[in-house]
Amino acid sequence: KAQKPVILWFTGLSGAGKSTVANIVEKRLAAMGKHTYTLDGDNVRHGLNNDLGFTDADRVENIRRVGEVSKLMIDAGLIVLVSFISPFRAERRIVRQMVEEGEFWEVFVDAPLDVAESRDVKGLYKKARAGEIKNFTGIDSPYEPPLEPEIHLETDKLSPDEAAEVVIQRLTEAGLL
Ligand code: GGZ
Repeated sequence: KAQKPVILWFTGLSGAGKSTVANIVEKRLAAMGKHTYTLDGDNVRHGLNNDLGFTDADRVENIRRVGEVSKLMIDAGLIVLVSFISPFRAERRIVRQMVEEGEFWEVFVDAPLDVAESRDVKGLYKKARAGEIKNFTGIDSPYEPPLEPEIHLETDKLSPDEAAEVVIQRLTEAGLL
């Protein structure tokens, strides 16, 4: 049977584990024969959105464009994994409303700021604390946590594999896989 298209929208702080979990989920889906595509900062902010920075207005435009591209990929029948901080509730709601009911799954990749900051894989939090990076999410730019995410992953309590397993299980229960 044809696969059901869906957007898995991973939102959370830098260092919460969005890309790590999304990449494991994508591997699992590929192994099941599903057609997927991942949109993240690496393939979107360097190309389509290379005119955008990290002001509130630029983040809003970043998410608007990512939403529109995700919608096109839904039309193409893909399972779309989207991995951006996407800090604002209003923008996430706009994307949700762009697609059919049930096609937008908000996945809250939730790590407390101190945990995300202590990981600091790229040293960005350190720079933000030192004032070398402005408008850094969680430091001097807001993050609005989802109020009713379809999936809530506490990545300070789950390993990346366990978190990915939760996503796969929930999609399976919903009859999407
Ligand atoms: C937050 C920033 C910033 C600022 C650069 N604030 O951990 P990373 O490095 O790899 O992921 C972060 C990424 C965030 O980009 P997004 O496109 O996901 O953000 S948004 O959805 O809000 O538009 C981080 C890096 O870019 N980065 N400067 N000021 N993260």
